[in-house]
Amino acid sequence: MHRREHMKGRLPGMYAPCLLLGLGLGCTMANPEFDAMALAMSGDSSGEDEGRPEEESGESGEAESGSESESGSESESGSEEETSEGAPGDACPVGDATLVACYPFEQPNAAADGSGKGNHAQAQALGLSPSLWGSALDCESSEQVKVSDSASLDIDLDLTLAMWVRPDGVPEGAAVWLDNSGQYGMFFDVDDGFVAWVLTVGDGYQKAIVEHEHIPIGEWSHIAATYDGDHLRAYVNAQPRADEEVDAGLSDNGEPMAIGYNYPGGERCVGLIDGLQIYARVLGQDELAVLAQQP
Ligand SMILES: [Ca+2]
Ligand SMILES: [Ca+2]
Ligand SMILES: [Ca+2]
Repeated sequence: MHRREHMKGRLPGMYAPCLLLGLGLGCTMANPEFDAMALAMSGDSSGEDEGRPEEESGESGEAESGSESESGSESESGSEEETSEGAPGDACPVGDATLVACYPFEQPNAAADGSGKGNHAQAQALGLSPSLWGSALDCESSEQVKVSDSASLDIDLDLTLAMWVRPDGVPEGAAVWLDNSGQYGMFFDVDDGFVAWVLTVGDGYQKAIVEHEHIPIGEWSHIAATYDGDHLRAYVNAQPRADEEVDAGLSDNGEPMAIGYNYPGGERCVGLIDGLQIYARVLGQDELAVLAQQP
């Protein structure tokens, strides 16, 4: 209980938000949860920074035909490293009806959802770099990879978030891997390390924190978070590293989901992301171990 209370009271967004990478971020955007909460409460989007593609006109789905090729296309083949497309950590298990989003990041300027649920991402610029599994989303050259709000992403209870990450440094502040704004997400924090969070209808923002030592810089790690209505757990390479008691179900809203940044215009991730998968159920450690196999 003490730990939970402690966590609830923290506002990690108070650290040095204005130093962030010259992105021109507003200081209030430093916390992946804080701004979401503010938005949820205010119901408007004033105060966002100017760089975001907040409201595209017309919900375009033509990302695949995007002709911007300045970033990403050079590394599609992933020839610099051993690649094994279809390895567990990258393949989408489409036979699993609880899989609601799956991004192997194999197409430049599009982040197609391989889950069959149609949660394709719109990307302003999606840069790819060689991965252990084909190509990965490159945080350096990707911007605003955003998935529209959908019923399948509005998971109300059982949840698993899983992805491969290869941070190329410790962020100044926070580096956001996933932000289903105001609902759930994961980020990398200069003070805490790997933070998994959920916003619940009962108890507000809750976190499970994995210390830095478990996420080596420059190496691939498989990170996962599960929530079952009672516990929020975080795993690295299928090893349990954090377990917090968390009450009640997940919150819901109409905001989009951001991959690799803090919606609407906050901190970006650092390094690479691959094999992002979201399930509307709790995967067991044995299943996470399959996802966490390196080729
Ligand atoms: Ca990939
Ligand atoms: Ca939503
Ligand atoms: Ca946010």
